Amino acid sequence: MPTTLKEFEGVWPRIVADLEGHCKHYKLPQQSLDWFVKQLNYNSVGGKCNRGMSVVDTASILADKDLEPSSEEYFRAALLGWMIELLQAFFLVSDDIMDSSKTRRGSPCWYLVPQVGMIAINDAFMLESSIYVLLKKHYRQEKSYVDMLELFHEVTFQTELGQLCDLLTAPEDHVDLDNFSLEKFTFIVIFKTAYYSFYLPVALALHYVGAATPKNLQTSLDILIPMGEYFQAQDDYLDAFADPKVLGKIGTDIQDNKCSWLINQALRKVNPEQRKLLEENYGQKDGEKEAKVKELYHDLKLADFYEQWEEERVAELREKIANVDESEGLKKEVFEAFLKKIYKRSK
Ligand code: DMA
Ligand code: MG
Ligand code: MG
Ligand code: MG
Repeated sequence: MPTTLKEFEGVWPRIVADLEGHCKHYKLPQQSLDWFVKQLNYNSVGGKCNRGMSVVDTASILADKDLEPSSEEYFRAALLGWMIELLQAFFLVSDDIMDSSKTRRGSPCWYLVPQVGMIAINDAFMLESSIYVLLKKHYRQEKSYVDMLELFHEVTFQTELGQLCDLLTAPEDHVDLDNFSLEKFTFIVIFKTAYYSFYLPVALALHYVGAATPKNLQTSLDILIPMGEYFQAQDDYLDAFADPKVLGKIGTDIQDNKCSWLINQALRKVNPEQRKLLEENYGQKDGEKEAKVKELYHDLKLADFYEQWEEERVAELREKIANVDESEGLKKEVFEAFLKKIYKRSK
């Protein structure tokens, strides 16, 4: 049985207590300690925790047993999961500043909360640093410690490369639709999303159960990178087509001039007149112009096209999964479980 959000969130207070303890050791003034705890809770809790819970689920599939939520082994697997959630919180706090987003998980973005503002930048750094405090405290003695440390560093760098490319292809004051391409889209989404959201949970679980052989890691990469590519295309699709109340965030891609899946598909389908409409309305901080672009997305039937595209990607992924070599302890079920969580998601 997959773990539940309630079980997963059940270990969070112990993680906060660890981080608080670390700060108290430095005699951090109470006001700062309170702030840190507040932002930890605000930014790390309240999401779906798919990434974090996947570490627990993957570890339990690989070990072929359910991990008892009150057990130490559950805590240790969930802790690795929460480190991904902290990494994600670090990326999201920064991403929302850079994307001028307004809401996240149904609440104001952290930098927009009264009294926060640009303190959010340091808060983001602290969310990241917290990972290494926890990793050292709980995994310093394991032989996989350095591998996990390097994995977090590498995946962080990869994500930052993706964010860089995402931001540079979306200049605020210069809309040039020729700048977009599916090749650039693919680089952006693999780097900004697939490594940390898909490869990282499984790679950590493989380390956790002692099955992180080069072959298993490579097989995971071969399936999870295309799966992450599909997931971010979904994110781009939902940005314009989902109900913000369900999604928990208001889409910003059109106004932000993003090289998103939708604009790239639209550019392949437009006639010269429609292209002109895009040139005049895409990438500007103007709700009416944004609405015109959305209307064109509807006229081009991008929702239908997306659904068909989704079926094709999922069929390809299922075929890849069917061919997984299980001889070194990896299991097809790991990837099936992952795919099930995201197929046709609405948030
Ligand atoms: C998300 O890109 C990537 C990272 C590393 C946070 P995005 O800006 O499309 O995410 P969201 O739609 O959640 O703001
Ligand atoms: Mg964003
Ligand atoms: Mg972004
Ligand atoms: Mg998005």
